[in-house]
Amino acid sequence: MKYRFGRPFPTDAVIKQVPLSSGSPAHFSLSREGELVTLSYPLSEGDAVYGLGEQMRGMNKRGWRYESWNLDDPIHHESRTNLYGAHNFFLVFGRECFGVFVDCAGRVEFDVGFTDRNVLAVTAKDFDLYLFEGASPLEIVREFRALIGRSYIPPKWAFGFAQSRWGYKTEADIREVYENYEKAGLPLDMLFLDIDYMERFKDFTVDKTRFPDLKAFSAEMKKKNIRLVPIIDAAVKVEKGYPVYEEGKKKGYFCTDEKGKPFIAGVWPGNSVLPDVLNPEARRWFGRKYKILLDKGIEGFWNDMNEPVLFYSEAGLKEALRLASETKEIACLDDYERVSHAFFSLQNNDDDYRTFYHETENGRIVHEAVHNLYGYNMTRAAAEYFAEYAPKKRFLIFSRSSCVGMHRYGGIWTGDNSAWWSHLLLNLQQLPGLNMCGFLFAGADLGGFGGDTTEELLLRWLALGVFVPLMRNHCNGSRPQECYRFTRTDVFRNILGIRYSLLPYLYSEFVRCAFENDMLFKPLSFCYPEDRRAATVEDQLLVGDSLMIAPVYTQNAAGRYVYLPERMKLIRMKAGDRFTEQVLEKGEYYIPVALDEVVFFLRSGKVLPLAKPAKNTAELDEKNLTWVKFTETPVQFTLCRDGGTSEIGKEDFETVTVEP
Ligand code: MIG
Repeated sequence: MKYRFGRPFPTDAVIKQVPLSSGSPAHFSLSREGELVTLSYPLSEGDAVYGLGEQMRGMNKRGWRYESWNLDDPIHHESRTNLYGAHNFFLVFGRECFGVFVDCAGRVEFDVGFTDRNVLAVTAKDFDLYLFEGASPLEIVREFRALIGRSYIPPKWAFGFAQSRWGYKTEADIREVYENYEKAGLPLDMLFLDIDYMERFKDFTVDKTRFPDLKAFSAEMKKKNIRLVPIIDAAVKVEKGYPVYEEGKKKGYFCTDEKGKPFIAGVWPGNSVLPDVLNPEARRWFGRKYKILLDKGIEGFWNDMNEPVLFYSEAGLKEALRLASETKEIACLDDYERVSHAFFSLQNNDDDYRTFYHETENGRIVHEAVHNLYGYNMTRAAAEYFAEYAPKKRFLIFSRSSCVGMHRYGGIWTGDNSAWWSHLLLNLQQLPGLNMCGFLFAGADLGGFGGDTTEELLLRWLALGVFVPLMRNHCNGSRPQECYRFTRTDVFRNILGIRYSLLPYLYSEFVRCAFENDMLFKPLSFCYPEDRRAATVEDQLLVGDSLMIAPVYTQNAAGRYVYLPERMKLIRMKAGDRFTEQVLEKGEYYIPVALDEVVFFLRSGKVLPLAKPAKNTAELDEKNLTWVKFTETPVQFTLCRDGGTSEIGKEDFETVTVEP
């Protein structure tokens, strides 16, 4: 059922025509304040609320408030209400079971039992509301996912291990990381280039002194089965003679201010302009710029700063400078605060988002009303161009900012987390919500982006990361955190190896989930709906159809408590082809987990294919698989055995019958 409130801007999140229903939506009561509509639902004692994508604070969202307003703020502490994405789908599971999608380009507020523990309230203006009824949470998710279209499937090599750091500046830096990985016998598929590869942070340029011949270098690395993955930022430097700026300006492809002049804001390159990716012509133009790097043999990108970030607006900065220069003397704290506030409030200021405009198919529109579509359409620009550049080929693309709809074009990473134990758990808890909203290819910065990691934290984090589609170690902290930097290189080698052993399973299940609108990561309650104990488990996940994981996420732990909602087989792995098995009945257990092992569980009646550990995805032997089994009757498992770089067809699936 679909209901309309106000005049929603088309987001292209939904791919099917749904007729508008008359009357008011079931489940909710309605109230209005000006243009704002609030839909309220009375929560019963046992109701859980799942969804909202990458939002923080648990899988069950009840008990906090959330906002869809894409924002770059690198401190992800518990009081945050919004991160980088607008993932406006949730479901209520309890007395009733129904799903809600708020299709809205602007700000949406979700008060999930915050103001009143027993009231869920959604507030927005100009939106379409979709309601989904179904017998189970998964059925509702599938209905929603069918409505928004198939999730992005990256090339298979993007399921390999990636090393990144904001700090690699030159070809020599990258080469050194590669060589250290090689020397230590650590598996690797990708090395990431952060903003320093560019010439003064100019998109689609390469600093010649740092990377004299990127084309030759990327070819050389590809021969070693390593892909280089450069970053692209949203903002374009204002600079005379810089073709991206000059062309875009001439053609009117940048967002404009009230007077129709390019809107200028400060980002990494200094004064910059924003490509108007909501204008289809400008979007095509921006997308075609990726060709510059594609022609150098690049096959993967990450899109950053596309909330979009404004360190300051030109107008805001002028005002702050004026205020500072007018203040001849700081006589008291008030004077100081007035001046410092003028500067500290410059970044991502709400007022600035009201002062620039997009030229869309639906006319000129103020940014604020379509804010959450920016990162989505920047990524869409790239993906639409890739399809033109090489129609049959799959490219890697993932974005920091996103919105439902973008899940068809690319993946995401969850931005600037910290090297905190709580963020390891957060990483786990974000995954089901993301899958519900269509984002299957996702991951967090393993080890933590900000702050200093430790060997123990990174090892524990990798033990979760081996199950997560995007497995990237990325950081900015002062302490380098490449896997060869620590004492127990052998342990890192084994754990990364386990990832490659699991790859046939992970990849096959990922592709199946994309085609069947399934979730790769499910909370326990989605599979054991009658089990009240399972409903409260916030630190375990089902991964695909066969596995349950329960990672360790506390410091100095020797293991952890795990709840088994059914009889399962515990698998303890020290390396990809060395494991022990132990059958455990349903119930609660303290499971010892050493730092040098990955422990997980195989469900009743299921099987798991394992490959031998490999150096990289190209060298992975997917023919000779070992089957781990927990079954007394033959079980079928469907492997996806495509080449990993082109379209996947029916012929790529092979259903194997595994004997007990
Ligand atoms: O404001 O490009 O989230 O992954 O390393 C920082 C530098 C800009 C933020 C990204 C992070 C990246 C960093 N970027």
